[in-house]
Amino acid sequence: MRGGRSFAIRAGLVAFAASAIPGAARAALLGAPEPGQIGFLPANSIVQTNIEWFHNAILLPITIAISLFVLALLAYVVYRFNERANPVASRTAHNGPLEIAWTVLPALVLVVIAVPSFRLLAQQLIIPAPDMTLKVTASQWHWNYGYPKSDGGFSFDSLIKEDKDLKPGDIRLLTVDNAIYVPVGKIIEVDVTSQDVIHSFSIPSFGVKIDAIPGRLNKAWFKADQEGVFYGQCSNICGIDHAFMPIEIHVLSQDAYQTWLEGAKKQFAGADGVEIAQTAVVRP
Ligand SMILES: [Cu+2]
Repeated sequence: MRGGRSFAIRAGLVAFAASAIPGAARAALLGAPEPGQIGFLPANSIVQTNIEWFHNAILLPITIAISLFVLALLAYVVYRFNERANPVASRTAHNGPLEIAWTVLPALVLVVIAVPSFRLLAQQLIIPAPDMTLKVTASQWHWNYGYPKSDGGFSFDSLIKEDKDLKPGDIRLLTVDNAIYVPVGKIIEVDVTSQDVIHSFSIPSFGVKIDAIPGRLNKAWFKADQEGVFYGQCSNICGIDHAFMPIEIHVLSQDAYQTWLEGAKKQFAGADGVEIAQTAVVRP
């Protein structure tokens, strides 16, 4: 179900991409949930494309087939072995071949699931040589993003935009004050840690979900196929404002990214992420 509001947001986004990025061939994607939506957000990386394939081509058919099989067995038992149809119950306690079958067949089903599952896991966890590394530090209750020395070496806090600050095109509970900007088609390594408790850095459209653990550096990666704006949220219950630490990431063309980078270097020069690290977003 695609709402009118989100269509307006998407139309605005496409117009923005077309104006800001000369020669942008493909339309910008919007990786945000919509009211009534069922299923995944639009995929924008090879990992998420493969996750969708794994879910739709492997897991769903197996789940549906097993459910229908069990339903058919139940219906047959109710019909064939009820008290009227089968007044004298069998006393059979063991059936060797049957017991072997119902042990071996589920094991085979698990093998069928395991092979593509481990392949997918390896693709997520074996990080290709990155073009850029982004440092992500979680805090109760916001994110801090650090850019590499080669891109200016600055860092900044990213906090949720409160309802009163929302502008047209912003998405309630998802839009932040300072978003992440990355270039399209580049391998971005994400180094994730935390200052206090365990959080989780998650961007569904990229197939990225990784725990942010104090004293530990977890790594993930993505390569955005298309330009656009993508949203995620902290995905580990981390305290009272857990629901209010969204992630907003803009994927730009290389030119547009360079333009943003020049501005960001000035804007965030000397920015100290620690200063407001303990300021909670207080909500009723
Ligand atoms: Cu959190």
